[in-house]
Amino acid sequence: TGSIEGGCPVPHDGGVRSLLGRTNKDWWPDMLATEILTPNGPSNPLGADFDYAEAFNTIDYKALKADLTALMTDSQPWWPADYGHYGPFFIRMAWHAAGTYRTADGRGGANSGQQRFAPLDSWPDNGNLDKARRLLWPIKQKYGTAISWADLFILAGNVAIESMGGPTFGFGGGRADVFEPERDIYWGSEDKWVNEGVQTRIDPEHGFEQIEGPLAAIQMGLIYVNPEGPQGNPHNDEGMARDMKETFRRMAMNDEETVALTAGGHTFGKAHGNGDASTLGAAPSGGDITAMGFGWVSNQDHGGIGEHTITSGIEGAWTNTPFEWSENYFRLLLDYDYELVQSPAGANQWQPIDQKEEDMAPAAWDPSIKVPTMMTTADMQLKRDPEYRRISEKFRNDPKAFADAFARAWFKLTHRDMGPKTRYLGPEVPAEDLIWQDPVPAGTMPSDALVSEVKQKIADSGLTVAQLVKTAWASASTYRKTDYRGGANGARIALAPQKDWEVNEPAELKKVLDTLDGLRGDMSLADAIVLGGVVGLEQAGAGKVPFTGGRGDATQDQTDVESFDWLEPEADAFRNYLGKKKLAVKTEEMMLDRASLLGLSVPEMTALIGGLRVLGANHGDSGHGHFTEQSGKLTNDYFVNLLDMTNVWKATDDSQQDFVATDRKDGGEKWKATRADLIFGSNSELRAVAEVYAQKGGEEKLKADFVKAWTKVMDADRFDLT
Ligand code: HEB
Repeated sequence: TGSIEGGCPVPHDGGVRSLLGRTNKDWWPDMLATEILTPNGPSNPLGADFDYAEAFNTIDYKALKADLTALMTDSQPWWPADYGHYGPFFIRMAWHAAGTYRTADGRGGANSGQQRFAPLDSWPDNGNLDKARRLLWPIKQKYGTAISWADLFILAGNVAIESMGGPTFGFGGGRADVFEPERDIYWGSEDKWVNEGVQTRIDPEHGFEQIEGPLAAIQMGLIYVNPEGPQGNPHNDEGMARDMKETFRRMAMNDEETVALTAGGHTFGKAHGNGDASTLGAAPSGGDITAMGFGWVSNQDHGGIGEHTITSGIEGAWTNTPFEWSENYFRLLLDYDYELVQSPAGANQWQPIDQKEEDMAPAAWDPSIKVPTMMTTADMQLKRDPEYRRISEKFRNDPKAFADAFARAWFKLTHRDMGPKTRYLGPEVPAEDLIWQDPVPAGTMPSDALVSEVKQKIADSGLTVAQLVKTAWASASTYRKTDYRGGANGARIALAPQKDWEVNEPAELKKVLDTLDGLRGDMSLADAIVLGGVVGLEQAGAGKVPFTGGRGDATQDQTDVESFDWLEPEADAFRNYLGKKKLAVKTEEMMLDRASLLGLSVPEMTALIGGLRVLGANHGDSGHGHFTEQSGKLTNDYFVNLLDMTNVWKATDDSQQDFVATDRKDGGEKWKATRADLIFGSNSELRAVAEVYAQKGGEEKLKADFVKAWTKVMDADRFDLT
């Protein structure tokens, strides 16, 4: 690949982009459009009744691990194992499966087996991992539905580490596969890949101070950073360390975890660039039908395998013992001086000066040949950046601390997106609670008597429908199905940072929480908050609202404030809230995004918005979208008035966020609204659903649908209930 040239800057100009950016169809216009069958049902052959946990629990886990161990050294002629051991290759596969996770929206990560699908299967950074997945196929085939691809990727990584003598901390299964690309994820807007000259996402020279939005990779098609340096420049140490710190931070990794992971990972294996990169064929998703899903096939005579493999273009191992766990990474990094060289594929890399023969690595294809080791420009920062260096030296002097830090960081990397520990399966789940698991103490199921007593007290407390509904919504609506974080369980709404979020109206929230806390008796605060919502809705005329208690209350000590900061909504259409920060996408797209994180369908989202408006759940009690004369009653007034042709709407501000309706005849002011209201009248699909709630029978339907969707949100995080 050689050095990567700067192309046209991406428009990071503060303009508004589309929610999904560039999609598979944009990258591969010829890709088969299987989604035309989606209306006939999702593309999951296992069916809605399939229970992965049940299937997983039938597995002979020991036998599976033994099969994986045997696979590590069962070299196949179509993709020979370096050093006769596939371990390093599988570690990279597992790391790249997990490494797409980003804290901002919880998307990416290993938990649904997305590496099998576009665009990830074809990202330049995932080069040749199609071969790793194909090597695993016989084991996947043997165990069938009892082990998902998603679990298999991570377990193979663990077994790889263990089979080379490395430390692990445990394994939790439970990642159910999906069978199509996740189409709800923003991977960036650039129309070129990293190796096609696309601009890097942090570039102070061009005014890009920050990676945009939820993204956590520095260029399109990478997991984290460009190994050769920012924009391929190996001399920009400061920029390289900056890119590493920012991308790993967005993966929820601190400096110590970053050093442990990178050094531990690169203790194993090698980089591949022994040849001319221009001989490589298309990535899997752009490949010929006869390639059967394989990409990057080389047209060289020797097929570009084994000795001739080209992946990153960088060539060589990091250590002299790339097939076993050791402390050689830090020793070679810190004890040698390095000079810049180029690989046979033309990539920039660093080579030890005057390397002793015993410190050289065996050639991957012939142990009798000795070759120099190497470091990437990224690895060099573990020695050149002062903070990274301090950690590197500490680990070098304390191999036990290094092994422990690596094992824990690896466990976090590979389990970060699985949610609470109650979701983990299998015999190797570690007993220790870890702060990033957002631990919540087990609750107790309140008796019916306690529920009625607390209900009565809430009803008598003077709290209004709006207060009760808003507080329950604020508590539960932090949930995101992408990494199973947030939700009402734990009552973290009463703890920092959530209690201080602007969207939650801290002063008002405190009053409600104090009142609920004072009357709840033996019930957990988390339950009392949700029960408050039930009381509010029943008072609003919603009919009988279901309640399932048993939530626990977390403590401040069990709450990583910094990691919960990521859950703060920049906008919440359900409370008609728009923060002060300028958004990268339209308000109505933020609404879709939040609904998507909550796992809501279009009708569920529509019912909730229309219902919450008339209940008075707006942030700051703003009157936007409050299309009713009977505030606090669950009516269909919102939809009736929204679709009323006597209204004439116009924007009242330049940014087109605020609108006012006047009467078509007399010009009198009638209603105020935001984009998150008018979109239900202006968009044809949302309007079609709004009409159902505005028409004859719509009010009864709205009540039923609202209560169902509401309860779904309240119980979204109840993995403790089986
Ligand atoms: Fe790594 C490989 C870069 C981190 C693990 N890496 C690799 C390569 C490169 C890199 C370039 C080569 C590829 C080829 O084949 O060619 N990394 C990198 C960077 C970073 C990283 C830049 C950030 C700083 N890693 C990492 C981590 C881990 C890893 C974190 C885990 C833990 N890698 C790895 C391994 C390997 C690699 C194991 C090997 C593979 C084989 O051998 O095949």
